[in-house]
Amino acid sequence: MSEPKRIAVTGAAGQICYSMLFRIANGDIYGPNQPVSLQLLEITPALGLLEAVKMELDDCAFPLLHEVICTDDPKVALKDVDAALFVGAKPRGPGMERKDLISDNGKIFSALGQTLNEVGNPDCKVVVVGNPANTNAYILKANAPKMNPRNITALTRLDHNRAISQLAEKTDSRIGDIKKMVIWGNHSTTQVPDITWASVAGKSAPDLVDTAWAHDTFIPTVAKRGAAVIDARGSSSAASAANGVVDHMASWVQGTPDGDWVSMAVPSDGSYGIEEGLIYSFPVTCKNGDYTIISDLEVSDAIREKMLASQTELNEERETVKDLLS
Ligand code: NAX
Repeated sequence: MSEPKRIAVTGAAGQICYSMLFRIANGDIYGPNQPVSLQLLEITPALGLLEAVKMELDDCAFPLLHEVICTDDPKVALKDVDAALFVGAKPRGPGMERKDLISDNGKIFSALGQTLNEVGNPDCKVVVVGNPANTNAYILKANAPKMNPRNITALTRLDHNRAISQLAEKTDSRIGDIKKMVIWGNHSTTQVPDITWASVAGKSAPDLVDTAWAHDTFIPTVAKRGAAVIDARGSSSAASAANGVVDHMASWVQGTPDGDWVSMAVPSDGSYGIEEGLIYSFPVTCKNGDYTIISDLEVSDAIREKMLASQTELNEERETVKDLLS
């Protein structure tokens, strides 16, 4: 067996992590032959709860789980990690907009970016989950100049999975029959779920559903699904978010299948006229531990307008946190 991969997880005693850590320890990110060590970060008052999570991890006797470190010191948690999953943040409550969270959560990500810069492995793969995820990733990137900027990403895989699920339901098909879904933009209500290139059992999705459904029902249902879950359960998505993080990392590490792609929020390379460096969700393929933005799709005017609106929102969020961009 090879050396364990070291994975930092922040907010490790929270709801998302309670569903996620057990999947990682089971090998769901790095595969069934790769041992992992977990370096778990929490704020000091939550260390007792974190210790309870460690007890349960121990009690699972996962063959691949090499070591679990519980700490409230970011320098210990982020040291020499191969992957860092930034989940810890204040979650959005009922009636709260993501923007309300920006200033509170932004400070967490500027501080963690500086620590990652100091003690992190420069090639470490980063995914930011804590909201507003794209802007927090942007803050982290700005505060961690030694890190490979390509590897600072944010989670839109939950949105991607939600979009697949909605299309499967509408077309009465199986999840596995749906390929080439796209989420463009910000992980927020301005995101643009797009079925233009999607196929359902080999048939073009736009030929199977009417345009009005794709624009007026599908897009808002996916974009507002997070709020719908909050309304239904009184707190934000946890198990499905955890699954999204595992899928995001597993695709990145192990690759995407031929003939399909996934959505990841990554630093823009200028594709589709999106400002370079902005953390923006694109369709990507993954191979050999790296991703490639699909950059040559013909986008309709209606979708482009929405893509630009999402970019505008990201620019506004960035303006709000400009003091944190060092
Ligand atoms: P919880 O409140 O259950 O857990 C968050 C944990 O983070 C808490 O245990 C808290 O003590 C810890 N924490 C707070 N500040 C910290 C810091 N500076 N360092 C380390 N740990 C810290 O929230 P949970 O439901 O797990 O959600 C976590 C984040 O994910 C929230 O920001 C939430 O909005 C976001 N989400 C993002 C999603 C996405 O698709 N990008 C979807 C789900 C979720 O809404």
